[in-house]
Parts: sequence; structure tokens; C-alpha cells
Amino acid sequence: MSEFIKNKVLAGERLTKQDAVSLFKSDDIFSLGRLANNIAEKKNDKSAYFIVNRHINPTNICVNRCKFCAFSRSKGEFGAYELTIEEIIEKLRVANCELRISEVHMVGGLHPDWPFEYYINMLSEIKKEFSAIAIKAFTAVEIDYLSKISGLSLADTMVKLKKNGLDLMPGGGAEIFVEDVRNKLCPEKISGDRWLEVMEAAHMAGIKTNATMLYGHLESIEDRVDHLLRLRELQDRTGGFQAFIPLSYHPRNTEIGGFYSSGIDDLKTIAISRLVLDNFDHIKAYWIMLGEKISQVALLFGADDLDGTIIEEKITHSAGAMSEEGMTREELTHLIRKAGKIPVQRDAFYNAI
Ligand code: V47
Ligand code: SF4
Repeated sequence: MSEFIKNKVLAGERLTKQDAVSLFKSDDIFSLGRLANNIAEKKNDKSAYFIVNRHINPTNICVNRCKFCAFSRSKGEFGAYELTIEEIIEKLRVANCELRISEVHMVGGLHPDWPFEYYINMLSEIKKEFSAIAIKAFTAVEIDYLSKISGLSLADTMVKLKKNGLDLMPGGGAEIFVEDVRNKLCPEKISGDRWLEVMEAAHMAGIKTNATMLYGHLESIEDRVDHLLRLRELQDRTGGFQAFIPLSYHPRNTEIGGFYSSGIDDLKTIAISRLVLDNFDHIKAYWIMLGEKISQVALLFGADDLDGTIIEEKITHSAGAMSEEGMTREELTHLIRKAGKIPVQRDAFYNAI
């Protein structure tokens, strides 16, 4: 890594597109990791966060059928499923009884028939029974779809969802913003510009969100950097992003195929994200996708969060994830301690519990 970039980072100066590209092209992974760890510790000391949560995917039926997605099905296709609100509540009862969860993470397909009321009832029924559980639900792609089926503006959709129990939003659906790659990956999905517009509307409505980037498929280094810079620009304006999560592409059972990302690329991407996204408080090493061991090492490469207990994970496991589907609180704290960091159990808003 050049002394120039290192000195810039240490002086608190912002990295340019050119700087970020040159970091991706460098093989000096040790210097990169050390620098990113330095910045992570400036922001969060030695804390590494985790949350006791549960993932639920209400349906895998989706009208988009993205070419990298092995989770989705068309209506009537073998393997397609739909959960009733009672089934969702029952999953939460079991999880809460066993673990006292503080967050439910819910994302799913764009169902061709479910009315807006299904989503409103789902939120309000969950809140009625589990007032202490934060609901983190709906990607920007789903919010755009909900606005269409409800006939409401983006702003009014956000207000209605918030009133009925939506606390915050996950960062999915961002994929890669650059148009030509996005068109190859997911031609039916909203554009990168629209994804950013939905997130801006969420932030304006007082809903915090995360942001993601799917990497390791057809994109170039320049496409990744473009993605990061566009997120940084929106964060400058709204401050509404809580965490950034690089999502490593899994190739099994997908239309585009290809390879798993390498461990080196995973660590580089975490570290460069930490350095470029100077206005994000948290970088998450999502252990489901990185695997337990790379995500542990990522805690020394700029990440400060492992996500959580998860319990059930379908999206990545449909595409060949090799991790478990859930981890216990003890397993998470063990990984964090053995990385020399301090485990901090957090709520959905990064308050220590
Ligand atoms: O939007 C789909 C991705 C995302 C594949 O905000 C794939 O805290 C890899 O966004 N290989 C959903 N990734 C998951 C997501 C997420 C996960 C954990 C935490 C948070 C958060 C958000 O999964 C989708 C898409 O980008 N995805 N297929 C695949 N084959
Ligand atoms: Fe549908 Fe999301 Fe899968 Fe795309 S990634 S097919 S929008 S579930």
C-alpha cells in the first residue's frame, strides 16, 4: 500500500475513487488490514457487536427472479412457499421463548398476489405480541413494490409501515449499482438510483437502514468503488445508514453460476469498505456468508459487527452457503474473544444491552 494513501487515512482525509481502486489492486493485505483495524478501533474501540435475532422470510415467491438468486421461486413452482402471519408469529414465539430475541429480520420475495394489508397486518400482529422486539424488515426493493401495490407515495408508504411497527430496514437489494452489470444480474429489479431514492425516503421518514453490496460475480473493481462512493454520498446527506454489509456472492443453483469469493477478496472488501465509508459507524462481517472463521478474522480487518444468532437462513443456504444456519450467543462471544475483541451484545440500534 502506498504511504500516500496510508498517510491520508491517518490524517482523516477522504479517499478518492482512484485511491480505492489502487487499494483493491494492491496485494499488501497485511497493511490494509492493520489500517482498517486502526480506523475501526478509533470508531468503536475494541468492541465487536452481535445481536440475538431471528431471520424470517415470509415467502420465496418473487416476480423478479434475479439471476443470482437461488432462493426465489415462481408461483406454483416446486419449492415455492408462503407463510401465514400465524406461522410467522409461532416462529417468533419459539425463538423468543428460547433466546429472548431483540430483533426480527424479515425479507422476502415480491409476491404477485399478496395485498398491502398482509404486510400491515404482519407488522401490527408482531408488535401486538412482541413489543420489545425491533422489526427490521423489507429491502428497498420490497418498499418500492409495496408503494406500487398500495398506490401510496414512497413517503406515505414509509409513514404507514412505521405507524404499524416497522422500526428499521435491512440493506438488501443494493447488489451493484452500475447499470450494465445490474441489467445482467437482475433485469427486473429497481435501478440503483431508485434503491438510493427509497433509502433516502426511509431516512427522511426517520427510519434507519443498512446498506449492502453484492460482490464476486460479474462486477469489476471500479464497479465496487462506484457503489461505495454512491453510498458515502447519500450518507453525507442523510446520516441514515447504520451499517454497511458486503455480501459475498454464492454461486450454487443460480442462473449465472461462477465461483465463491476467495477469503482474501472477502477480507480486502471488508477493509476497503471500512476505509472508504468514513461516514459509516459500523461494518458488518455477515458470518452466514463469510463463514464463521473468515468473519472472525474480518474483525481484525475493519469489521466491528458479526450480525447475530439468525436461527434460520434460507437465501444464502439456497445458493450453497457452507456456514451453519444459526449460532448461539456463546459461540458468537467465543469467536469475538478469540479475535482479541470485546463482545458487546447490542439491540437493533447498536445500543449495548
Ligand atoms: O438482497 C441473494 C443477497 C440479500 C445471493 O441489513 C445473495 O442487516 C449472495 O440483504 N449470494 C438479502 N447473496 C440479505 C441481506 C442482509 C443479510 C443480512 C443482514 C442484512 C442487514 C441484510 O441477499 C439480497 C441479495 O443481495 N443474495 N442471492 C447469492 N446467491
Ligand atoms: Fe426476488 Fe430478492 Fe431473490 Fe431478486 S434477490 S429474485 S428480488 S427474492
